[in-house]
Amino acid sequence: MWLRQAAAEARLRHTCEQSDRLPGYGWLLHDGLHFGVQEIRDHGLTLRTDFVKRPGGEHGGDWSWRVTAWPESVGDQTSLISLLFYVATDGQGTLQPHLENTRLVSVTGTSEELGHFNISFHKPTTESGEALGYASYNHLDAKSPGLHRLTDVVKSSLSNRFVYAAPGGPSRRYFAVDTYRALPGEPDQAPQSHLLLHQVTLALPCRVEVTFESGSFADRPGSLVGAVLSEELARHMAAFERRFEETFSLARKGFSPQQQSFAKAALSNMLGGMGYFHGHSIVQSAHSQHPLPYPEGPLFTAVPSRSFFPRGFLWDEGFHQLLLARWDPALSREVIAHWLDLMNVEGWIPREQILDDEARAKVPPEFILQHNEAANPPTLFLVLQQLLREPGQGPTELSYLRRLFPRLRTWYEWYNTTQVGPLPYTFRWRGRDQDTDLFLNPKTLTSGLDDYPRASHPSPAERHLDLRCWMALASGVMAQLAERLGEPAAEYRHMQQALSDNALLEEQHWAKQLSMFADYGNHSQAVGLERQKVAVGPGQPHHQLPAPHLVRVVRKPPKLQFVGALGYVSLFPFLLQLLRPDSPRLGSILGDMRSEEKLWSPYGLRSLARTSPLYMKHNTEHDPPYWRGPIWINMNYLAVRALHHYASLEGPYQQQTAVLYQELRANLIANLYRQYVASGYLWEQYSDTTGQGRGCYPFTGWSALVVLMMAEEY
Ligand code: 6A9
Repeated sequence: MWLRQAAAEARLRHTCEQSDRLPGYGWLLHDGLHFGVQEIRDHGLTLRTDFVKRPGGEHGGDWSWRVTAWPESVGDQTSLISLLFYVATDGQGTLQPHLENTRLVSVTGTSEELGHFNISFHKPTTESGEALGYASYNHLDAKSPGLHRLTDVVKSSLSNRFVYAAPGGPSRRYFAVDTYRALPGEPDQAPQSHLLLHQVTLALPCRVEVTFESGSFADRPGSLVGAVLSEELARHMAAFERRFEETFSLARKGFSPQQQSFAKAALSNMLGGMGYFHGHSIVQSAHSQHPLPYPEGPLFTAVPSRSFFPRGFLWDEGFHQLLLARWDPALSREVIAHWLDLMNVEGWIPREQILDDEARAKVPPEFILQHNEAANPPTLFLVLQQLLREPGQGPTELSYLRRLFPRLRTWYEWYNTTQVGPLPYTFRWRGRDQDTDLFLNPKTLTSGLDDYPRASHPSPAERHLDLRCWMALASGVMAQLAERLGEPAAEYRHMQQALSDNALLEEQHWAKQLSMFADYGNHSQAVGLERQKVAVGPGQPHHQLPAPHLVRVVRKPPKLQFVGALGYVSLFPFLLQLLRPDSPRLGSILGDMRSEEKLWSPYGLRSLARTSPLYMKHNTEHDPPYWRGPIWINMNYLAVRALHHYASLEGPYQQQTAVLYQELRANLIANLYRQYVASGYLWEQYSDTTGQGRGCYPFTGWSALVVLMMAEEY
């Protein structure tokens, strides 16, 4: 945590919060294993945090952190900052503080995972490592109901009765941790966490180092501090630079050093945002009346956004691993295995993983329940497809796939039974919103495309094009895997062939009138939101009436038909490369993509065509458009990848796809880079009219796929 000692009130910074409105923060370099370099630009100062890990002993070895802080303007001698370093237990383990006067010098302790350890808070220095003249020290020894309340515990024990008096300088009051007061409101909850906190208050610029030394690390060559730490860090940074260029070739492709740094930051943020979570989801099953806790378990996963969605999401993860598997295939294999281990006996994996109190603290209550009929696109098959393509598949990879196979079979079966459509070889997302009066178009959260327009009246007659295409992909990968492992493959092969049969695909999903691939269902185009008129009863005072709200009106009754909503869903047979290269449908898709009235923007492909009736329409008064126009990078990555694929195949559209490939790729890279420079962040989506970042930030989940576009890795 840190605290600028400037304002009359204490503004404590701790976890990533969008509401802090920092000008920029994120990992500039991070290799996922040994080291990381992070820059945090706050108002008035910049912090750089470096860490290095050193393996050794039985418990993962040592690590050191270094925090360097500078004032925003050079020569600002008056800036005071507090850095607060803490150690906290999480349900088990013990901690002992070691004090020198008011200074917490070190903490020794033990926990199940870490064994014995020693954490030292070293004396602050200047940026270049020379001893610093003056600093003030405070410490806190406290209890917390759990890790999710640590910020509150610290905030509630701050007081500004302390005085900072550097020799020769003015005396100044400052905020520091004082006496611990138990948090109000949770009296009967036994504290889960013992918290020890070291606060150092000092003038900028400055540097502080912290070392963690593992008790079972016997033959450590010397502590990882000062010059030794600098040297190790430099060594890891050089190795990162080499490996990055070997993997992505961005210098060779002519990207500027600034563009390369942008790509390194994108990859590093995905790696640095990875988390190890442990706990249970809360699940509503169709077979029980009440929500039930899901079995407890771990999840090692990348997250879409550290500030806003710091937890695992099933279909996001497939996209994350497309990037990470290029950097470190072993890491990806571990992540995929964790996800598949979250499967229940039915073969279902919860879509959003909210595993413990810390995760739950970030989620509004209505989103916490997971429903066991809810699917999410099986994008892990995209990664498996890629891992299978990697050269050098040795015995380790094979035995891994062998262990994975039974789970994959069960997972596949779950989709292939619970999400089937009304006709053979069609599919339907279950769990759409049911209330047809409330929403302009009932959402389909399970598809991942949330408010993308579907049939206006959800019904069992629906067939969803995107899910069908995902199943074609899954069937193909299952067939390939089964063949590789000598398992029965015929059924998967058969499914793959049926689902990628272009004639059958057209029969079930080509909307002749609309000239596009589409969903089919009970649908009316003539819907709108209108303000409901409130009848005033006799004697009823006006101010007691409920505010009039928007309801849906259906001006023409729905009927079974194709759904006119040109956008990402219509592109799926192309995105997942099911179309034959000589299919005339490929020609119309390319035309729709390149049309500026429809999907093309200078910043990437918009999610819904400008000509589509629900383009940029609110779903309710308070629910703005999400997948109804803005540009999303995961889908654009699939589009660039598909263009690259078709450009490599002989056929009537080879030339056209090659040109589009260059244009779309260039547009996306240019805009993401421009927005990063302008705003300091990667974003959840991008505006199709200005290119500006939209939604939450930093979002270094699938938006980081820009690295693969730069590298032309598909
Ligand atoms: C809301 C609000 C602090 C929505 O990236 C994760 C998912 C995607 O899988 C999905 O395709 N996002 C996309 O349409 C974010 C979903 C967040 C839901 C929870 C809680 C938190 O406020």
